Amino acid sequence: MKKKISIIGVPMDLGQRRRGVDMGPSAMRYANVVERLQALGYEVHDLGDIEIGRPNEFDVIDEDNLKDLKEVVNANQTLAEAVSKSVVNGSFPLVLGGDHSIAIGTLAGVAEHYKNLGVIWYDAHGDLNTGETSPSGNIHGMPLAVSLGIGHPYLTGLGGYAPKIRPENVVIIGARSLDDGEKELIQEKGIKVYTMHEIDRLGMTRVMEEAMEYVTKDTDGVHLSLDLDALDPHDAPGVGTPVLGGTSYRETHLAMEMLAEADIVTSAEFVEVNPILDDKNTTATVAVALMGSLFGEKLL
Ligand code: Z70
Ligand code: MN
Ligand code: MN
Ligand code: MN
Repeated sequence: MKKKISIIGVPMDLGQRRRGVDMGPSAMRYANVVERLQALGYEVHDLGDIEIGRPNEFDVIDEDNLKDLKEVVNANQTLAEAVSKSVVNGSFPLVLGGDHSIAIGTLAGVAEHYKNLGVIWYDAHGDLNTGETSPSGNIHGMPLAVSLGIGHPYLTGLGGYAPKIRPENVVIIGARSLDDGEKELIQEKGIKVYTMHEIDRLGMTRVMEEAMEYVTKDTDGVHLSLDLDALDPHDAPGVGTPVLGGTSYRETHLAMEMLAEADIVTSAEFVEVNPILDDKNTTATVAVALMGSLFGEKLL
């Protein structure tokens, strides 16, 4: 039987303040994500986009320093159900964002089916804030904390269970912009982090070898959450929070190729593609090329 992939678009832009990231799924479809994966022999089902409610003027917007909490929770609930259904159907869930707040729903839908899910968080940021520690109130800076069961109960309780994942099964790769509260949480929970310092020192090959061994130890699946801002802004300019000194296009391809070779990833999401801030759809094109490598495209 051919392997199945379910593509789920999430035009979410309420987890941060820069409009345009809601067009990420369209931009990646325009960059031929469906065709690219079909060419690799997969049966690809594009399930369309999750509906995102719009906040109205009567909403209390800054409740507990969680901007647009209600709409983010509702959309993530819908997303979790769609993702869970695709796992049940034997399909690989491939979620296209949208800002990174959607990882809350993706993980709620995936982790239901795994006792011990490993997570690779490929990001310039830790996304380990809570309403208490966040400098911005933007929920896209919180999804990893939420999935660990730390944060507002509307977020952590999504899907009716918490936590979704355990700190010892998580590895962050590419970090170079961490807030004080996030650093404290990393220390407190002993979360494994490969910052840009380790990537430069060890090289991406060794980082990925170690990271893959780490997230497969005692786990029964691995989720890849790839924020395009992990890449250097020269290679992926169309993101809301560009941070200099990121991983290159080449290093990131290598990481995807190593994941494909090890055949360990069971679900994935590609987030924070903002075509409004981009240079001729470069970032969506990069994202789709990375998906090609993740799903087994070879150079020769
Ligand atoms: C900052 C915050 C963030 C992504 C920026 C930034 C978080 N730590 N996440 N871009 N994807 O506001 O919490
Ligand atoms: Mn992120
Ligand atoms: Mn980020
Ligand atoms: Mn483990």
